Amino acid sequence: MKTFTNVMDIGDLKVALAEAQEIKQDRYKYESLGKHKTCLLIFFNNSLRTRLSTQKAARNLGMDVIVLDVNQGAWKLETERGVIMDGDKSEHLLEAIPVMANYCDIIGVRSFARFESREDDYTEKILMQFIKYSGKPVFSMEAATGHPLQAFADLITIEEHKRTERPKVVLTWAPHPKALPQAVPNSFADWMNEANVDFVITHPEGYELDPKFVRGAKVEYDQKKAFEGAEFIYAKNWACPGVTNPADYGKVLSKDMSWTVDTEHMSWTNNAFFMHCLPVRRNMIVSDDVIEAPTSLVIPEAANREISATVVLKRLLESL
Ligand code: AN0
Ligand code: CP
Repeated sequence: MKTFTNVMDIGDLKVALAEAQEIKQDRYKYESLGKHKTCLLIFFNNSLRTRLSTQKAARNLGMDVIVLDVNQGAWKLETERGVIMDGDKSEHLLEAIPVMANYCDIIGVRSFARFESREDDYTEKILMQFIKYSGKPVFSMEAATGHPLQAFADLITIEEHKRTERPKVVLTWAPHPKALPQAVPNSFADWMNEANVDFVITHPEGYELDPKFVRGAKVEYDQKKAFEGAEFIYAKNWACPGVTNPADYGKVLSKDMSWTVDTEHMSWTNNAFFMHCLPVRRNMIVSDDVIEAPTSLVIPEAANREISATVVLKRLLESL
């Protein structure tokens, strides 16, 4: 595996899940694989889980790790070619990428959607430049349109908790005060569409996700109907993906609190587990009661981020 940006990169999900289980039983099993190899983690945006779990994963594999917060201590980076650099940005990404690539063997990039241009975000302009100009294996730590390490950890968590062979899994939109990217719901859909689950997406009208990720999934606009029989409720806010109206891309179209997942919502389900990638705003996305219930999987999901990252880094190391 040379890059990790979507579900296709990981190949057969059964094989990947078996590898995840193997690593969970002995997370240091491949600790000699990364000897004298360096993993560079580049953050354009904040992170708690990704920052910690990916460093832990790299160390499980015996790698050295360098973490760079681009906006804290590095030179401010210009990302657009052709710009006259007479402003506050001292360095261009086109030099910074090959320079950084000299110091490492594998590169992880966190670079959220900027909501300035739908086309730039949906063509993954920043991540693709790292792939093109670094000459190193590159993996997404949440880029503009995907968060595959999260979706892989979520799939591992579902596999560990499912009570039936093919559980009903529901991705539900929930309200949030600020515009958030579609990376998490996109990747969750990307992965659930390939997994052995009955997958349903529910959201208010106008929040349709990109067809590239929805594919054959069922979309149900009635949240209550969607929740019926569900074994897993996966909540997330996202801003308007601009599918039906490109001018609305990145806008907050609704803050409808009737979509907040509370105990009444969970009573519509088949005693479902509650999932969220975190960070989460309580009593916007989910009520205190639901997130604190024994059926809440938010902490096991976060724990599985170490496992998904270890599998991904192991695969990337094997490609060197
Ligand atoms: C980010 C998002 O919604 O994409 C990161 C989630 C892992 N969340 C926030 O910015 C709050
Ligand atoms: N879930 C997740 O990626 O969290 P962070 O933004 O804290 O890394």
